[in-house]
Amino acid sequence: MDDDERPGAEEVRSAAAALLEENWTGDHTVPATGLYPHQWSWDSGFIAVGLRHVAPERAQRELESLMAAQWADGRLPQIVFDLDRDDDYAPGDSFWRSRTIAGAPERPTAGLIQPPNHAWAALLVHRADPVLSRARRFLEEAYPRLVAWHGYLAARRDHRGAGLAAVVHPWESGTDNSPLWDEALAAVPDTPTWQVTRPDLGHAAAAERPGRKEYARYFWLAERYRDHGCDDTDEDHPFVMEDPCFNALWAVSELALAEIATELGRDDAPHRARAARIAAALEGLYLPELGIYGARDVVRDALVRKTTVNGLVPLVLPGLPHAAELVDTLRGPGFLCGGALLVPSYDLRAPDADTALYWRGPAWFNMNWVLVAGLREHLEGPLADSLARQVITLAVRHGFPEYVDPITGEPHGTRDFSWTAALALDLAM
Ligand code: 9YW
Repeated sequence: MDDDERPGAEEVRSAAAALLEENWTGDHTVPATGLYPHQWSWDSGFIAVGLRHVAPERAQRELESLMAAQWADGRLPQIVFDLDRDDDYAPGDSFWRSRTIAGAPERPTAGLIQPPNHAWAALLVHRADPVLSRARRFLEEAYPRLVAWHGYLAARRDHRGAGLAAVVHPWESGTDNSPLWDEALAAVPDTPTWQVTRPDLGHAAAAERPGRKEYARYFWLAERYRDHGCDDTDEDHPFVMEDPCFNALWAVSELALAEIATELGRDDAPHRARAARIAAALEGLYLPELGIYGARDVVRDALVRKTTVNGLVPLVLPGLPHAAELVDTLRGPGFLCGGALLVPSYDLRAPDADTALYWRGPAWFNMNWVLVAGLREHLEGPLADSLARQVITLAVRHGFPEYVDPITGEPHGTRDFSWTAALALDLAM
């Protein structure tokens, strides 16, 4: 790509800041108007990372509003519903009825969770403006909530007792229809009681979204979790998966919590110890023959041997034993050397890869941002920089799309997507 096609830092900053302003509701940022009209958990983490450069107080409030919806057991919910919005999102508040569940917050939320990138985001947000952060007691207020959040993962989601947190629904991974979940999901009934509606198809093309059967299974699983009071005691829950992306983000966030503890004059040792335990347990997901981390199906006690972007995310961990192999895989024929501009969500050589279909091939900006951080952690500066430039260029050129074809850069999904703008902005600063 020619240098003069590349947007300058000021262009990125003003376009991204304008979009984030537009998607700001007064206490949080929606991922995208239309398709995603509420507050999503890990979106808020990524959005805060970008917002800190242009509106540090709003970045703090982004995380504070999510933490205000924390459950008594410590969970941060996947979605905080905004009932004032003209909303056609499903499943919404009428499905979850969270206020009828003991321990749920005042604000209506989903019962599920999403990947824990929040402590990492909180640390970055603090560092962007430590004076403001201290004046607002941002870390003092956030720290106990983040400790409780990670405590929930350790106490309620470590189904094998091995040190990793499990997701009990594909939505919890943030990578809804990743091929990692195919086999486990195929065993889930597609007969929910709730009538499955697909308002998402009014906002994005059906060929770029999960299918009808997948949605029926998503609803069935969500219904089962809800009907067990979202209390994580259902021993026969049919979908229990250890995701390398979710757990790597947990470990990085635990390290960030250690830094936050130090900043507050508290003991950082428990956080470092937990991060080390998660990192050690992650090694049980490593697939040497593929040079990538897989997922564990806890119900079937089996490793899922598929090469997806989730399995590259452990690169963010300092001292990762298989960092060199992960970098080779990322540079190799399944990912960048398949001719990709950005790292795709799924190995491009897989017979069922589809470069337009959501988490089954397209490149996502959040994953590429995380991999830029991972490459920098492992001193792969030139590759990190070229990936960062592509993130910025494709994000701005196409009006901040949700995801893109990794080979052609063609935009897919919705546009004006908040984390695309926030993370491009972060990389441009
Ligand atoms: C859904 C909001 C969310 C993201 C997820 C992404 C998608 C669909 O959109 O989820 O209906 O929740 O897969 O990662 O947080 O942007």
